[in-house]
Amino acid sequence: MATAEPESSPSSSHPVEDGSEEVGQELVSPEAYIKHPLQNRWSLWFFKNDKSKTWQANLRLISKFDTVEDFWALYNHIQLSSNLMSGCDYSLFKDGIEPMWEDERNKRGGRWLVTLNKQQRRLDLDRFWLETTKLNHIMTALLLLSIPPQLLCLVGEAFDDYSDDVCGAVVNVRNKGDKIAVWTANYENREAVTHIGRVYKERLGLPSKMTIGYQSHADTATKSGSTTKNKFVV
Ligand code: MGP
Repeated sequence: MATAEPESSPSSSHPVEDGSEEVGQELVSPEAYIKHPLQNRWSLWFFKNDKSKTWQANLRLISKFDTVEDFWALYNHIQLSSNLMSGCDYSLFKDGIEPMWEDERNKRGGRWLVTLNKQQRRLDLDRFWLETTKLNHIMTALLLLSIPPQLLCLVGEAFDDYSDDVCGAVVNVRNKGDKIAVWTANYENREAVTHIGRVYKERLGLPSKMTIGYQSHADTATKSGSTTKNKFVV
């Protein structure tokens, strides 16, 4: 597990029975310096549209993290989506899954797609993207902070038993309208897909009369027109 340096040097502190460190008269709980682990390691990717290169060559890995603290450090270091040039993407995927249809863990899957209108870049884009990325891991980790350590492993990620089906999330910054999507592993896992869709829609605070659709990557990759048919809608 990654740790940050405790504030005092080891020579001036002595472990006490409950795992705290005694510093002079003060007790420093491990909570003060141990970073809060996530259930998965995540990779953040950036896509910049350079037409002289292939789609895959335009994709760059920025960084990986597996603690709440490192997520925020990275989040605070990078540009907000709304400041990116049109044609750029961020993708946040579980470590080991490349953010493309071809990856073994994506190829039978699909995405819950939220399409935004032009005004929503100013109003909603950054908030929705933060909410989307937090959903996968951070939200629960933050909740965990107020829960006694012995209960930590009982609490799942935001999508409960279906978190394993989540592969990652993508934001596409486009002049025609930005898009945010959560990618899942298998469009045939109806229960997982619909559960994730319902939780996602609720977390974004979308009105119930507004629907979002789920499309398989196979359909998206072979579409001929501008839209892909929905396999599910919530
Ligand atoms: P896009 O970037 O997902 O959406 O796909 P955009 O730019 O809004 O375009 P639209 O077609 O949805 O209106 C743009 C193009 O990038 C696709 O047509 C593919 O050529 C390529 N592309 C996108 N993705 C996600 C992949 C992928 O996973 N693998 C490969 N090989 N190409 C992809």
